Amino acid sequence: MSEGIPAHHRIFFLMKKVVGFNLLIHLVFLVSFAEGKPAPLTLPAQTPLLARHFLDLNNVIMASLPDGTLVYNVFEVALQAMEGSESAGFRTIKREKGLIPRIATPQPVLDDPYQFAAFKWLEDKAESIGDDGLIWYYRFDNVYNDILTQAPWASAFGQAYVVKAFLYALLQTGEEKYADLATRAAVPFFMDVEDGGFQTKLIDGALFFEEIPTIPATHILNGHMISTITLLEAGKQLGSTEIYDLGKQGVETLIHHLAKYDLGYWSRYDLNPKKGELIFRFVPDPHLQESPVLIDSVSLSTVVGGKRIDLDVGALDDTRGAWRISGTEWTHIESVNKKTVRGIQSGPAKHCGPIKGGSIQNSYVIMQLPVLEFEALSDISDFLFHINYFDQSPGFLNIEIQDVSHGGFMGFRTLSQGTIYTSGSKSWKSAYIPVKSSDLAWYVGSEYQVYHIKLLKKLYLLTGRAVFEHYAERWQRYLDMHSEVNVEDSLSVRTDCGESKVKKSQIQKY
Ligand SMILES: [Ca+2]
Repeated sequence: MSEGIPAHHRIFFLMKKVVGFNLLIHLVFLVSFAEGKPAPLTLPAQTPLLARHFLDLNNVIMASLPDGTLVYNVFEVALQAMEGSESAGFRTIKREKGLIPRIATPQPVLDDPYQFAAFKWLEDKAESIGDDGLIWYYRFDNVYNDILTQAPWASAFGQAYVVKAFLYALLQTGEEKYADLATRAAVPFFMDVEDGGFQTKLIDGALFFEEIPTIPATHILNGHMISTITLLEAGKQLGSTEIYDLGKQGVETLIHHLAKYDLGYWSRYDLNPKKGELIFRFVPDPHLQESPVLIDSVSLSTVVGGKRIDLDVGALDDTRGAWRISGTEWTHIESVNKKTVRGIQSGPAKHCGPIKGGSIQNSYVIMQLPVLEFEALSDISDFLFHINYFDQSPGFLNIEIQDVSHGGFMGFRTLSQGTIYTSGSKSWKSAYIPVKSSDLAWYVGSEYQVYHIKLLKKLYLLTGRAVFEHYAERWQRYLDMHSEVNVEDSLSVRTDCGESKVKKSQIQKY
């Protein structure tokens, strides 16, 4: 059951702050305006994947936080309920002397006493919600990307596995009690996030099940898919048209919105955009002897509303602050027509492969969004990247952005409409390049690409809808084409660089 589920779910995935019944999303940026430009946005420490597990005195699995605190992960307890001592987290438990408590289980309803212990925990820890509903809370703070959730919080993802556990127990024992528990555990899927449940609406009113029930919701794809699958299965097994129909609504949402999660080379995790430390890269035609352009300034602006971030290239502070240039291929500051400018050298002409801590072409522009908060994440307008430059010699310049499928400097993608052709007219020009919200997606590891495909295949089996098979095949192709090797190697155009000279892993995490 746990096979194929990305490891990060073992410990975190949902952020929600409960203040009375108000939910608050927290963007935990540390912004300082001390020196004109603010300091770069910094992310809070992420709640890490924790490999160490322990058993409590009742034989229920616990995970260790970085400070050593032991916590329950609802998802992992549900896995234990279904798989007993065979569950993945369980196998990592260090079976030191004294750590394994006495097993004293009164008449287990399921064969494995570890399963019984997990079911008992699920029954004991269930809390009431809504009309006869039940919900399971995570009781530790969690950070994921730029969002902090304070305990207690609950998750459509974790709770889907609780429903699955009760369906499993019903199948094994035939006890009516488990049908009742599964039905009640499905209740929060009918409730809005505002009311403590899991539902939000996309811009067209489509219903979404939130792994992270924040406002604005982040719309995590895998959480919605596993919820949809579980509701379809529960509806069938429990004979509940109501629950099955809710699953069908989840299916319709996917059919209409899966395209939002397709980046053309990888899938997207959620709809929350990266807001700061956006790494663009300016890549000149590698065959040119001199820079085709001299850059005076760049800016990132909203299409409407007139909000913008301006970076004066050639200013004395152009390498510092939240928006800045970086990298060894920028030339020194020059003055042209009283404007301060810098050119860009070709990296492949200088290096045979990626330089340590960078790539083969190190001419980066690091920017921040001109707005940091959004009312709805499912409908973020494009931004415009505006480049003022002196057209120095004929050629081209590609404007790239860091991709989401590689860490660090390992991969960049040219922005749509991101090529500037130069003629050598020796005149000042401007280029406007759209930056879409999909360009701003966060890093997604291949384990999630694999998990997305697995869930799509399951949805195809359950519904027979061809769109799921189509996306499963498409995303499998992305996975097949993906390489963990630095995708920059192919940029080298030097014939004197033998293949063996290209070092493939001189990469550090940015
Ligand atoms: Ca300038």
